[in-house]
Amino acid sequence: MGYNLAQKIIKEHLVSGEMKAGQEISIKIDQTLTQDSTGTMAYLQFEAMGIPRVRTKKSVAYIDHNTLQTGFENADDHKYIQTVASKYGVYFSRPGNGICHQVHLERFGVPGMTLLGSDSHTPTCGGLGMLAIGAGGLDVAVAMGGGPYYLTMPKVCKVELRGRLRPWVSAKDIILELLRIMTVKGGVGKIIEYGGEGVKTLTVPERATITNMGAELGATTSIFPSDEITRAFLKAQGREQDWVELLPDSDAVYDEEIVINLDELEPLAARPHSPDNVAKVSEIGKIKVDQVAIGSCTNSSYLDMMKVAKILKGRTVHPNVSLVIAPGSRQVLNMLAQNGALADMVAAGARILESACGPCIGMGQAPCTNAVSLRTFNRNFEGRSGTKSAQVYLVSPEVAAVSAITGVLTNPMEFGEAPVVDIPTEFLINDNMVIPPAPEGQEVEVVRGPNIKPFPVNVPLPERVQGKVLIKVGDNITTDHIMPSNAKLLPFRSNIPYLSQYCLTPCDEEFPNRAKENGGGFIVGGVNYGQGSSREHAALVPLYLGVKGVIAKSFARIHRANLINSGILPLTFENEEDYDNMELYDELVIENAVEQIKAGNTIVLRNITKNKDIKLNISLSERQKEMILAGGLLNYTRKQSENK
Ligand code: MIC
Ligand code: SF4
Repeated sequence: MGYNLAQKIIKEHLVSGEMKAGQEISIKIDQTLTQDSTGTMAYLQFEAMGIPRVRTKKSVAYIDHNTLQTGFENADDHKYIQTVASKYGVYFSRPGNGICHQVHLERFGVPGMTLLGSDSHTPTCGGLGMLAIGAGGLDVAVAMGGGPYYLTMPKVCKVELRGRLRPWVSAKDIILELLRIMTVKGGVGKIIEYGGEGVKTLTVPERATITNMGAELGATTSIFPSDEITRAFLKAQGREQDWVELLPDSDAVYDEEIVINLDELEPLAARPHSPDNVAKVSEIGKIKVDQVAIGSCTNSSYLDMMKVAKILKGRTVHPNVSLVIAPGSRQVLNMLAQNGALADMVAAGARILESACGPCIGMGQAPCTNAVSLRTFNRNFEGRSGTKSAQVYLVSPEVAAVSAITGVLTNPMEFGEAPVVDIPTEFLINDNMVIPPAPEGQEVEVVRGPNIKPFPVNVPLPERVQGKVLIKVGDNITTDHIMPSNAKLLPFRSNIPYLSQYCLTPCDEEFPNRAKENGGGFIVGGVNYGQGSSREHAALVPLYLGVKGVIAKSFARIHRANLINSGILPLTFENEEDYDNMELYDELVIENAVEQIKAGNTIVLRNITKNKDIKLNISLSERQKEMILAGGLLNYTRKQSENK
């Protein structure tokens, strides 16, 4: 029985465990990436481990999220990351060099290698045939120190692409179609592996759009084969030597298969407020548009930007539309500047933003009240744009550009001839915004601004875990709900006490006060609790507020790992009716918590208020049990090194 592509790479990197879906395995990590909004915390944690130098093949620290400098905080964090990176052997990609995933794809990703990134869209490099996984900062810090990455061996789902996209239909529509089929929780516990004849019709940046947004399926990662197209891309990036061919065995076995006929697709859009709320643009109709934003790690490649430039050339943005464009990397921006495409965009009335995340995470360009905003991004969670009442639709660059001109959501198939753009045989290569680390042994002073505060560390699990239900929320709660991020809050990513005032406030304004007044307690959630970002702040902040456990119907992968890393109990209901019966302020207790955790995966929790015992599940590996008992990953690691 042959191996599929994902299994091949995992097998090559397996450190412990068996490659059986559902079992805990650990893998060796070749490369890591961090970005600035999760990076500060990751490097603080790395420093706390006391390891003198990173032990990966390559580690890169990007500055791309917190680029609005409205006070000293972000600039201070950048300085900290630059100096800490230099000291510990990490390459530093300066602000302005581009979005981590786009730059990593262009300059560093290598087929067949593993990449762990402190950002949920790290799977972008799966477009190159890399096994690229998003994780919390602490897991990335451990990987930088040479430790393996632990994960549940996923099922592998094959997505067979047949045929070829029609003009005006693009890679974004493929992943939107998959989101329509699988939903935002359909990928949990799975790797999505693309195959079939249609793969050959897609360039690496197009494949990367698809693997990037696999994060929205909840998937562990997504991957394409590494073939001649991959080779041509790497050659054009001056990196042909990094290429290896990587294909699944001809008799590879998959746990699941989905077929997408590319010729049948038409332009799609994800309607507010979820990436899986997908419909055909033609069916949604010509709604009036206020803002169009083109960019983000999903759709900001040279190819995307050139298509947009060609559509805009010689035309003018509709008077009621604000069009903003952020090319994904300085390479892209530079090439557009050289070939005149940038001039076409500017002439049409586009507002050009720096190569960074920008509006995607509410770092500027918040739309007006009740605005309809079309975005080529990957997430349209309520309020993420910075404007709670905004209606954000996720669309392809083609739909975005055409609609910016017409002023209404427009199916580009009615617009005329589709632009044709070929992938360059040579990209503009200039790595002068990537600063190599200081040579080993050279003294580097790590600069810490006043905004950097210590992060909370849990205590070992007590015998009795008691507290009230502090909040009860519904399904698909995102990390944007748990720990909102926007231009006002992102500068405080290294200041957990400050952030704690905003925890879960999009669901309930009173939550932070209630948690404090009651000395902490429990969160009750629905299905897919914690979907979205990798930010471990969504665990660290509740920890700071005294949250001891989250009881949900199910969890998103990265958030669950972050809870365990923080020593917070991730519990699931054995009977979902118990969710219905739980109410705010119910007093809960887990007696003999330590014994119960050691004994197995079932936990009996007493609802004192309702005078009822409830059965909960907590499927933990032996290692995760140790972590929970020790009060999180840092305590566990310390304990282990003391025992050595
Ligand atoms: C996001 O797209 O939500 C982010 C901002 O990139 C996050 C990381 C963060 O919260 O800093 C992610 O996707 O992991
Ligand atoms: Fe940045 Fe948006 Fe991509 Fe997150 S999804 S890395 S905020 S561009």
